[in-house]
Amino acid sequence: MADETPPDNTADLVLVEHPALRRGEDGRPTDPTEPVAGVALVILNRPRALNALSFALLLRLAEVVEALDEDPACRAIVITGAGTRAFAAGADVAELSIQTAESLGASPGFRGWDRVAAVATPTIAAVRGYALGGGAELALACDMIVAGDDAAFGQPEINLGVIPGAGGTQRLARAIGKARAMELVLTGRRVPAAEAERLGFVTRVVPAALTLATALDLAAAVAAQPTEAVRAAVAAIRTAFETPLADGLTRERDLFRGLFGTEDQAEGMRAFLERRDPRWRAPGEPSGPVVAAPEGSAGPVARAPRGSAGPADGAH
Ligand code: CO8
Repeated sequence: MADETPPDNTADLVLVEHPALRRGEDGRPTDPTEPVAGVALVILNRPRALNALSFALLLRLAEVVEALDEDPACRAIVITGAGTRAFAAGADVAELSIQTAESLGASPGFRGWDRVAAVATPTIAAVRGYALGGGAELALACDMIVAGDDAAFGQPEINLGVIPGAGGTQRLARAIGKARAMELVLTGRRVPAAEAERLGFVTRVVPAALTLATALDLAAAVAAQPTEAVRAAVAAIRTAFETPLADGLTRERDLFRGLFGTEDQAEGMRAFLERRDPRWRAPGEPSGPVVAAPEGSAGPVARAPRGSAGPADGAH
């Protein structure tokens, strides 16, 4: 995607492609006739301002992601920034600079990050260039982060006389630990992609030009898995971030139990016992046709016959 002229109306602040088109090098569509099934692409579209998150953009983003969340055809969402220079360089500082404690409290944009974090559909941030301040917080609010090797994360709010206000102190501390989060938040130091991977808050680092293609591939792998189980896993893992361990374990157990009796649970276990690939229920169709899991997907597919060479006897 080349850097473009800034949009002049609110709808253009966030672009949506659903289903997303496959991408090659530098994020360009490869074959418009072959979309990525079940995957939506959401693009933050203020490239001239390094995709700074104005209140209008945040509101639009929240609306777009919530609408996709309601659509049974959407099973994974990739969020990226327009252009190659930034995912998002933070909240819009010009707009922030004129706020008061009261105006911020009343601003619906202030809740944009929470609304994105709250959707049940798994979200993946595809990050090239700067992910700073509210931009880093948006990436951290997603379930996974695919970073290009040109990505740089940071919480520079301290340099503006404030602190991260959209989850940075909480999510970063949980993702990388108190001592490391303290250093980054108190100094505003930028973290290059390779260090972010070492610290453990990104899923994967890839050559910059392949960032979007990789994120879409990852989203496609998730979208091919049984929808109810995916949503339950997402809810359970998010709970690990949001509650004390005892509450999280209870919630995990409830979600686990809740999957028993679903068609996908019955089919997944039956397929294992019958040594065949599972055929997942089509999304949004409780007792309709089933869809085959793709070959080579990361899910519980393609069991080798018993007795064939494998890592461990009966290891499931
Ligand atoms: N807000 C508004 N405009 C921005 C922002 C931003 N965060 N970042 C960049 N821009 C604009 C610049 O003003 C510039 O516009 P113009 O060409 O019209 O002057 C354009 O983008 C390009 O930026 P630069 O010329 O500065 O490009 P450089 O390559 O020299 O520098 C940097 C790139 C290092 C990313 C630099 O732009 C920068 O430091 N940006 C600000 C980073 C920052 O401090 N982010 C944190 C903001 S505070 C925040 O995010 C709080 C989140 C919680 C808020 C909750 C309440 C809503």
